[in-house]
Amino acid sequence: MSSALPVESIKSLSDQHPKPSDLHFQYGTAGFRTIANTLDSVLFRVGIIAALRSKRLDGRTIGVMVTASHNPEPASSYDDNGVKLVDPRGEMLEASWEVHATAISNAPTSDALIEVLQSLVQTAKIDLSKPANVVYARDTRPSGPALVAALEDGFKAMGATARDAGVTTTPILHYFVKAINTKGTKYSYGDDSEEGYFQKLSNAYKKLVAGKTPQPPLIVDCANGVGALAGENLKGYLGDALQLILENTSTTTPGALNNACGADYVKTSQKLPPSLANILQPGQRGCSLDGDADRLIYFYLDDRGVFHMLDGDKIAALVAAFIVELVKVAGLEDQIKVGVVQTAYANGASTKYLAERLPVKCVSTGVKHLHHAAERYNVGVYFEANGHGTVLFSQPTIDTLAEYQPSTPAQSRAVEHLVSLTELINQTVGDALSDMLFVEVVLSHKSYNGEEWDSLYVDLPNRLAKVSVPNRNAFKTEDAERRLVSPDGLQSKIDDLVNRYQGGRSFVRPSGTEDVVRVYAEAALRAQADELAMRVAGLVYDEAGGDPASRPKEFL
Ligand code: 16G
Ligand code: MG
Repeated sequence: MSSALPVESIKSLSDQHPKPSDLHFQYGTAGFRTIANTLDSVLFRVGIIAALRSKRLDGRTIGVMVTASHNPEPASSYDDNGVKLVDPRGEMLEASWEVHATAISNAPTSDALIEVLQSLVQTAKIDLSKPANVVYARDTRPSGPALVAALEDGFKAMGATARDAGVTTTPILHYFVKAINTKGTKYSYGDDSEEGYFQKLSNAYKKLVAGKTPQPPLIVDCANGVGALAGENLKGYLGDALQLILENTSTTTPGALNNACGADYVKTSQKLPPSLANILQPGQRGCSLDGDADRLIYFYLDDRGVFHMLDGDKIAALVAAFIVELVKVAGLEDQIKVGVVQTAYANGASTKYLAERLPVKCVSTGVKHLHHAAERYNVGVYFEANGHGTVLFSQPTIDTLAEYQPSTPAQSRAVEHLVSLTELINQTVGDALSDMLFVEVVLSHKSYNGEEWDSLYVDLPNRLAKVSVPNRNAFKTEDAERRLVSPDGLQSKIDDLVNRYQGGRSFVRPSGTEDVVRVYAEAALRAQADELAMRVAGLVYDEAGGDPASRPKEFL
């Protein structure tokens, strides 16, 4: 065992993965994400970072996922890809290491890279004699294999032990990380194989719906991504317990991934994927996964064939109310406190519905913020409106459930259901397939169809807009991104506008993934929500010093 950096092997391999001199990389909310053919050096260096992170954590296994999620994959050289790191409990990389990752990815030369690595080893007190263990996977993007090869060179440079999990979903990779790191302990999360994952989910699902009338078949839009492969697998494990009809499963057709389908398409266009037009029947439920299967949006057509979307907020309302009810029936209300975490994007009507039933907290956009806030409850339900979310059961809560002595059959059934939910739900990260099964459980227990679920509350009309500005970093927010602190004076102008609209609410925040500023607005009436969004976007545009000649007409 050596206790120094393997400088020679890093250098010689790094020379084969030179950093493009004109590019600056940033580890953001979605890890590194940009045009695939610029990412070679980043992947190589992420291999090194993963190995160092593992050494820092005493050889615990770190995950690496190569994906660009819901981003399109045009059949050209401008397709996106990305990479993100997963910490040992299956959660997102710790924030301080995002900064290290950014610095390492931007070192201009191999020598500069060695220097940055040496200084990280010192400041982060990394014991280089520790082992390095990594597990990695990729989605179905054509650019994946070449990027994985660069990543593997990074592992090789560091002498890390790396396990290839192949082509799989982001949530399955997170599951693997936690399963590997808890293997053989009393907190074992499950068998660290795809079989272990599917068995765990499908067994829990079958227990939860035992004795219930089987749900009518569910149409699943797989976004032509890796969810199609996992969905096919899941189907086999579920058998007759739930019939899944998988659509948009063309994982090898160039350009098909996320194209006019998938969770992001449905959420942003508020439309049914055209490919499902002749497939989804009035009254039938359907859902869309995104390209790496960590987001889920439901929908249905009403009797008149009109499309209705059930987004992350509707999912949160459905599942949180169900958990609260089970806890109450179990007689555990005093011991187990359930809370919900949302972001500013949550529809105001969903926040109102939830806040009447349980504590609700609003945090900044990005899974890590929601996840951490949810960890503060005994049972923390978090969902972003875009369909990413999960439920976290704290370890003391899991212990309470295991030790509890129910005094009636109804109590004991409720406790069994809660225990099964801890198995059904992927607690490492939002997981479209696991969330889908959870939704199906609740619909089956409640005998709800899409329309009945939808009627829990009525969404306020809302509109999203984005504005390209010369410098989005000039926009700074507070209060979980609900208010601007800079540019100076802009927030009070927004307030003045909002006050003129009934039920009006609007906020402005810089995107963490794109070079734009995002605007959200809602109001009691559709036309008012649209108008408010456009007027606030107009304010942003003026304030940011855009060229008046290019001011979009709809902002006038
Ligand atoms: C990323 C985040 C997602 C967030 C979105 C916002 C993770 C894993 N994903 O996709 O949670 O909603 O960014 O994008 O954290 P924006 O900052 O461009 O609006
Ligand atoms: Mg995704």
